[in-house]
Amino acid sequence: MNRFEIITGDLTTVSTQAIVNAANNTLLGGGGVDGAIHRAAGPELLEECRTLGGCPTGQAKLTRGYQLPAQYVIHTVGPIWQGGEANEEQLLHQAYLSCLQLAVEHGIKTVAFPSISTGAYHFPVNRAAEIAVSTILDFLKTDDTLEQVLLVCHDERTAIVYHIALDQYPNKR
Ligand code: AR6
Repeated sequence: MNRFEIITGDLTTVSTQAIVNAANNTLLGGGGVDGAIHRAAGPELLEECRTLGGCPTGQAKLTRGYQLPAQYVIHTVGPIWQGGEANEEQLLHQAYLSCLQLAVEHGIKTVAFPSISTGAYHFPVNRAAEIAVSTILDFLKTDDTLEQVLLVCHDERTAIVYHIALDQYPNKR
């Protein structure tokens, strides 16, 4: 079985041990996948998020999953695309890496990501996919505790771009 898979669907229905939230610096909810996660988890998630004091871009924080099938939510903050000269690529890499490191620290074996930063934050999907795929696959080479990492695309068009990035790894970084 491949430890990394790209699927199409709704992240809030995925029953990996943890799902990743593409949040904002406040961690107090928003639209997109963040809004969907908060709706599905119920109000206790926001209560716990209020205790966290926000999250810097590129870092990650863990909460319980409440009414979600997932036991945990790993909240991260991807960069807002500003044209490519504001360290966006490194920050997106750092966001994926922080989530993977936090998962391993907590003994989490299965984790599912959304396509971080490619919605409201307008990061170009093809470059974001290359960064996501290479960060996850490079990490899995160094770690033998994570059993499954999913990249859950909400639409087929995004999934195709991620599949192309996977086909091109490791030749394109
Ligand atoms: N399951 C999987 N993917 C989803 C779902 C879902 N239920 N819903 C949306 N997506 P975005 P960002 C996809 O905007 O760009 C929020 O307001 C979506 O199609 O959710 O990191 C936060 O509070 C897109 O491909 O996240 C922040 O303010 C991807 O998830 C801001 O948006 C990411 O889109 C973060 O922006």
